[in-house]
Amino acid sequence: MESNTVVSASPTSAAGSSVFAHIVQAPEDPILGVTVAYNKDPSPVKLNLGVGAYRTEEGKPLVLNVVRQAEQLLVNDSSRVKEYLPIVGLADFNKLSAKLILGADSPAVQDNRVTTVQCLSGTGSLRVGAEFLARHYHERTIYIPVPTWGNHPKVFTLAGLSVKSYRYYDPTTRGLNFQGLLEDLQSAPSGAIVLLHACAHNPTGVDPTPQQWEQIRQLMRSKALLPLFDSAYQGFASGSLDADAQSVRMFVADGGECLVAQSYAKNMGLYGERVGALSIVCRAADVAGRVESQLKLVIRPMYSNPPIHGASIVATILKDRNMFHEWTLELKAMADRIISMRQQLFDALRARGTPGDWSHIIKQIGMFTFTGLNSEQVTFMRKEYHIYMTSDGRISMAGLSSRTVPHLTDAIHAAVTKVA
Ligand code: PLA
Repeated sequence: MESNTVVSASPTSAAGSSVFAHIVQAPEDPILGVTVAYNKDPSPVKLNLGVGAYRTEEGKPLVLNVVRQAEQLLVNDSSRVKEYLPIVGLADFNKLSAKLILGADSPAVQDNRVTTVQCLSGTGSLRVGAEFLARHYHERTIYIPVPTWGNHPKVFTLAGLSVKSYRYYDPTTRGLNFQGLLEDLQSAPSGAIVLLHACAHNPTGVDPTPQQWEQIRQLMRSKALLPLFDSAYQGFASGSLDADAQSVRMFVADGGECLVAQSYAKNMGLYGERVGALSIVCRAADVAGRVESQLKLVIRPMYSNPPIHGASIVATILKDRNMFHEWTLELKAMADRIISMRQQLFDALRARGTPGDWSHIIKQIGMFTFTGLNSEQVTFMRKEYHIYMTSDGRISMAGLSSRTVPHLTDAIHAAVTKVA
């Protein structure tokens, strides 16, 4: 090229207009965007009941004592280095995570029929599991409950699965639409994947009873439907790690196969550390070994290998008897505080004479109350009372305290009496 050639401004040079000029502004996330709006509000009485993040009675985020202890041990151990973990993550963490959800004496674990890979919290575990299924499983349709956590359909669609739904919640009874659920699973194609919330269904707080779980299990096994459990709240629903794992263990006890995505965000308060695990329970050890080899091919080009710190905290706690015990106590205290918030809010609405039957507040389970408030009422409460929640009327009970119950009660009372 001659030196005096005139070069016209190319689109990526400083002179051209942006190659991204056509990009439109995307909406905020329906859940995490609530926090963005809350942060912008200067009101001193503002209250964030959007994202499911535990707060103390003082309204502060909580780092568990046992987590601080574990971190101290890790920091003081000068033999620890920052090398890459293997693609599948920390071996101890994986083994202990499988035992935590499946039970210490689980035959599936003892027979080495379970492959567990450390992933980026619950979301990452779901994504890796879904990508694996899209590549290697014969039926690419996944059935998800209506409603469900808003990120589920996006995670599964982007992983390459085709998303269909099954009936779950009945707004008229504010309970489970068990008949609808059974009918929809009955008419699903044989082999389809079914997403099940292991406990504390988000956003409804409505779980099947053990008898209903058993019927779901029988139906799913008879139709060869493949269970994918999302376990984001083990120990948070009832305060007991074992009770909250019953649904999963029921499906593993029959010898059949399933997938489980675990998160330590809520039950160990490790939100931002992004610690979770995907377990695939297989029929036989040799199958599990081959499945694991393929999971590595899913993970390596996605993020190569997972971070070391959070998984080391979890492994330290799970393998030490005393620390494990202390964790169960702290976990129970969090679950109990949430349960007591349910009672306090219910009592306050009753005392206030707020129209409506609010008994669902104390019947629902887990972090959230699905209030039944509509999106206009939610908008009203945000504008007039600076109370932030998702537009479907879900409130995070963990964000509430004895101090803020009266303010929320006033807001709900005004919303149901003034906004149709
Ligand atoms: N599955 C369910 C059912 C969840 O509710 C959440 C988190 C996750 C998975 C993912 O959590 P993790 O990746 O952090 O482990 N749901 C929250 C937060 C608490 C969120 O939306 O990201 C919620 O407010 O619904």
